[in-house]
Amino acid sequence: MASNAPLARPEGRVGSSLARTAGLRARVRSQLRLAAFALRRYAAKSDRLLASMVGSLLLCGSALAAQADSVVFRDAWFRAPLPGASVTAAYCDVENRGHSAATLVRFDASAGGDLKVEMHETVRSQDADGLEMVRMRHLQEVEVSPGATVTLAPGGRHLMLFGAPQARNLTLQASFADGSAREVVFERRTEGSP
Ligand SMILES: [Cu+2]
Repeated sequence: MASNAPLARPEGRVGSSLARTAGLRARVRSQLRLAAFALRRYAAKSDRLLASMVGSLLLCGSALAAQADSVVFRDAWFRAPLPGASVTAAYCDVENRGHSAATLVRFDASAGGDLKVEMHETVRSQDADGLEMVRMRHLQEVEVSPGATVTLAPGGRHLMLFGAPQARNLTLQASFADGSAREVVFERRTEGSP
């Protein structure tokens, strides 16, 4: 623009016009830089906003896919307590149809009462004299991998029932590591050995 200034214009005025133009350009440049900076900051913020929105959606997603909802309990039964016994055991298959691990952390009797439930594992070993020893280990949790089925069965992992349920069916609440829970109905049977 300055180079197109009329030649007739006195030097001084052309000079000051050039100076004004240069000053204007500098101001425009610095304002553009500010605008670009602001845009970059906005983009960074909106990235963070987007990331937090995606995060919330993922949280919602995992909340929808609660561990209790991805698990199927099958063949749930408990051994009818022997006369006078105050302890018996319950068994079932636990299939995880979800895409992440489901971890059982406890079972509780839903109907209240004084029945106490522990997750146990029967462990067989030999003592120094070669005699077989059978003991039970208290399990804090039972993890079921995605796509896997864990079998709670006589001689292995089981639910130890401290109490002698007499009803035809026993309802226990199974609780998972993510805080989700569901009820499982165990059917009374008289079969098998402990
Ligand atoms: Cu036991």
